[in-house]
Amino acid sequence: MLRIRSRAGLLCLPLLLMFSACSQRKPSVGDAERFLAEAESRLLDLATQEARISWVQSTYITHDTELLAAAARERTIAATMDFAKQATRFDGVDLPPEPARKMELLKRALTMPAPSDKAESEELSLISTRMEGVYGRGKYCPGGDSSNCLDVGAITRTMAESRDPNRLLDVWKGWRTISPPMRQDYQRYVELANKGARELGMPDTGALWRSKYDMPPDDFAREVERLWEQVKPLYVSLHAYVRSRLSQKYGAAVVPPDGPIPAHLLGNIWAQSWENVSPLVSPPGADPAFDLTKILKEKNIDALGMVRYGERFFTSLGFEPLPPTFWDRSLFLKPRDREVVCHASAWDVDSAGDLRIKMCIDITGEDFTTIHHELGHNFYQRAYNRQPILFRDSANDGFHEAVGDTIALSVTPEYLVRVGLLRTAPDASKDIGLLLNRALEKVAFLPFGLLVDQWRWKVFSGEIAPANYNQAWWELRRKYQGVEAPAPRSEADFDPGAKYHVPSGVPYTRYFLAHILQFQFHRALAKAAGCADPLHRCSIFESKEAGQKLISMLEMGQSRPWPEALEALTGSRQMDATAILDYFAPLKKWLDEQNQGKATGW
Ligand code: X8Z
Ligand code: ZN
Repeated sequence: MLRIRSRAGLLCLPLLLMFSACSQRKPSVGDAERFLAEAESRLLDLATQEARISWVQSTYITHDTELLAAAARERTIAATMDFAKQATRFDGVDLPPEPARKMELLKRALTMPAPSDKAESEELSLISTRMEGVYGRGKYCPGGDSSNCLDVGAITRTMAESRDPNRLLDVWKGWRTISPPMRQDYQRYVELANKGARELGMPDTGALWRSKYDMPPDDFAREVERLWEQVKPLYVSLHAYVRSRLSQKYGAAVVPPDGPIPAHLLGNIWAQSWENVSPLVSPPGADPAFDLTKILKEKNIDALGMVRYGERFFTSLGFEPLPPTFWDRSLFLKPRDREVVCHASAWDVDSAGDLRIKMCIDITGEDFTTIHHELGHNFYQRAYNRQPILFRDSANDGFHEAVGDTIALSVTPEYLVRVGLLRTAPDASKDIGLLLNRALEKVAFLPFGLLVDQWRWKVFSGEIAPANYNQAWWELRRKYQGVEAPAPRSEADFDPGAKYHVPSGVPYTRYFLAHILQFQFHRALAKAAGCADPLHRCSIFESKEAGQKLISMLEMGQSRPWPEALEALTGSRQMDATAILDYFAPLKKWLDEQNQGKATGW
């Protein structure tokens, strides 16, 4: 997506002069259009420069690249702040819909607003770049042995594969040693970003984040709560079932059958999705019947091969193949000789076809899904490229996160057979196993997707004070997810900082929304593809009808309020959890049978 930036000094000085000279008269529609044209061209230029520098920093973390990236970020943010403030000059002008929307988008374009004070603005950029670098370089060296350190990838693998609670606990705690050094920086980042938000007329940065959804910020918070209430019973059923299986496996002393689940036993560093404990919790006869990780390894499919499968899915829908530069410039593997930010991301460097992904790919089913996720971003970016610059983004940020996931929902056994990765698709007797696997990935994620920003919204508003950062984090983890820390925690820890999106300042509610939206998209596209099977058996692979519907929505970018984009694809203007509930309905029934006579909740 276009990341907005621009330099205050160059362009804005003449603009400011122009407006002060014009302050006698009300600005005209023509003035507004000229201002927007100037802003769009300047922001595109700055976005491109920043993306190139930021790419180098993320794929080669050094002291120097960090400083360069911070300076580039500062330039963009300062200019965007200026444009956002200038946009308010047109508040009373009766603008046609397109420029009116652009003005609104410009006012809330920033995710990290900076104070106008130059020193503070520079400090904020430096802090945020530094936190991301600390995360990217983060390692746990067991026993303090610096020749034997574990990075996020190594810890991810241990969390996924080990069944030894002591080993799991050790790496779980170990990963969280990377974040206490970020605590001071984070506190200052909150102060400075809030100061910037107030300059934009917002009460705090959280309110700015919530203002990006074509509705008042408080309405959006209620909307999220409404969606969570819709899906909560499904999550609680899954939680109770998984807890009882883990309690059988590890014993009631480790996993109490009626309390929160210890966070180190769910197959993931953050307990955010649980598909890696599938072998532990699938009862005989309800297994998913195949293991994609095993298939990829047996067939010797490498990282590039996995990306090719992803690309082929999109081209089968009617998307153009990725450009040769994608293959030349992307980072697919963790380099052996330098530090990189391994957290997967998709880039549109110049908003003119320079698409890339950056990912340290492991040969696993989980990364196969993540590749589709990232390519979803790239194909979306290219689809809205012909829109005016300020409209080059997704309908809302949940849409951006949902596209690739929607495609990955079509990675069904039948699809794997069609592309030659599986000999025969399992029959309907394996449906529960397939659905359980998907639920471990998708349903388990929902409360995590929600709570990260419940924490940040309260941090930005001051409801959570720095002295309570960690305690408040664990209260939310318990409240929403029903998980608890497996070791004593204190304010000497900073566990939120051990999750990528916190030090890197990426809002997280988008993923919660995406987990609702992708099932709405899948249901609509499966229908367009003429699939009459249960939703979890529908794949839209090779459906040009589904592809056309999807492409039409993606091409809209953010030119219209998101309900219109949603309506174009699904016929509905509301984000709606009935699609995910429909998808998992047979599993919900099965889970509730399994949970008979057992405790639910925590
Ligand atoms: O950060 C991501 C993507 C990049 S936008 C890999 N995701 C969230 C996460 O990893 O925490 C995808 C699912 C949730
Ligand atoms: Zn994403």
